[in-house]
Amino acid sequence: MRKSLPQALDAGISPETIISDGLAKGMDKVSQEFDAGDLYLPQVLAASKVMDEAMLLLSDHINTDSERYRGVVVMGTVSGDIHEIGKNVCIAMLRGARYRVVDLGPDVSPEEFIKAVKENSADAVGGSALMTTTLDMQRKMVHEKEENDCNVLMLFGGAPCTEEWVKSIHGDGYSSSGRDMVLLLDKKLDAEGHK
Ligand code: B12
Repeated sequence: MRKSLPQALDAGISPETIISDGLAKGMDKVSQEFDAGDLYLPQVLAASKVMDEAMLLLSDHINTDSERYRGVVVMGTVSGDIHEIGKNVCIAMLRGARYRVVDLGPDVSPEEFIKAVKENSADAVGGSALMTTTLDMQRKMVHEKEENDCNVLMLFGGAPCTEEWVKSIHGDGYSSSGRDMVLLLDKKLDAEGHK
């Protein structure tokens, strides 16, 4: 049965489930139909506006008042890329899982990522890239981290990003969804003996 957002919340469905099993799936369908030429840009824009508003509404219901965060994550979309729906889905999942997230927004340079990592003593940084033309910025992020001798986990994702790509640029991990990103981060931080 279809439910409106308030109805779904009233029915006790968690914001994380509403995002991963409802909104993100809907947006995936929009992506597929756009790629197939069955939807046009104005319709994609309308869908992304709905997504933004829904995320705003749900963020009030995601439990982030924990005193003890599991870790700090800096998130952003790489330089030259303004897509941020997928990044925002990941952020909602991370916050729901008790991570403190510093959201740098879209179009973030490798230097800005590393500056934020240092300023926030972050445990991990996540770089999202949605275009083949901006994917290489993830490699530049790894380069910037090495240049700065910075000890931070680097996770990557976005439609053109793959496990093989992340291995080839010596990143620390790849996930295809927000939910998987949380599981991956939990595993990596546990392995490092974190909090
Ligand atoms: C929505 C959309 C837009 C919206 C973006 C709105 C916004 N505020 O984000 C608008 C209309 C503004 C837009 C603009 C453009 N777009 Co656009 N857009 C899309 C579309 C249809 C959907 C993307 C999306 O939101 N998907 C839904 C989310 C939930 O999925 P996701 O992003 O993949 O994220 C999930 C995972 O990938 C993962 N993930 C994502 N990030 C991260 C990060 C980490 C660290 C981890 C671990 C995981 C992770 O978890 C997420 C949640 O589960 C895609 C089509 C597609 N197939 O992807 C094209 C697409 C990405 N766009 C494309 C293009 C070309 C553009 C434009 C250049 C168009 C133009 N000519 O102006 C501009 C971009 C300008 C720029 N400089 O960036 C191309 C890119 C082609 C390429 N070169 O690879 C695509 C593939 C469409 C196409 N087939 O041509 N776009």
